[in-house]
Amino acid sequence: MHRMCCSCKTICFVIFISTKLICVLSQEHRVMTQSCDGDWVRYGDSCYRYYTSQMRWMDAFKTCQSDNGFLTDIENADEQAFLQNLTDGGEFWIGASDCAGRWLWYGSTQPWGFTKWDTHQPDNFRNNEHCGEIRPHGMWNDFPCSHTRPFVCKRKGGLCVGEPSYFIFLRQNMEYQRRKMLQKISRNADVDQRAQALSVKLRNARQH
Ligand SMILES: [Ca+2]
Repeated sequence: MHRMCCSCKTICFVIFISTKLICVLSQEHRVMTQSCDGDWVRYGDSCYRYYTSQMRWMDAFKTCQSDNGFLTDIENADEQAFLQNLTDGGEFWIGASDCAGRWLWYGSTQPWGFTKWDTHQPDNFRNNEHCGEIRPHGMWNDFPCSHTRPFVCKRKGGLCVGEPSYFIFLRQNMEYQRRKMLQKISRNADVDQRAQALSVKLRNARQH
């Protein structure tokens, strides 16, 4: 697969490695989100930090993690409007990425739901667009992960990457992988059956 999706394992590995650290910090994290001090801005029960420095998607992802947050998800149109205001209508990375065409919020417990894809997006142009960005006019686009963009990190009050909803996400992901594997096995079994049937026909043909 493309470079980003090959990086899916890397992303999952990074998420797993950081899970314990984030959970350990979660209690402090919750206290911090109550005030959203420093460069963080409150919206609802979450805090957001807009990084104007341009980074590749994965570097932005890691930067948010090192700041006890995650590359922002977007739960609804109101949050999207808040983020567009926070970024002055500019373009920026969000925490959306896909693996084999399945879009997820990486590093977040938020289920994939609200979307605002631009017309004809995501198009996976040249099979190399697997990271989500917000375009200047506020619509979503899949874009090469190796490009650089500003980005927004989010700290979600009262949630932690190690909490039950996170494991629901992991279980769903494992179930998706299991189904794919079963489909592959089923396809291989079908090929084997057809090969055996062909062998029988050939054998019978030779005998006649
Ligand atoms: Ca695109």
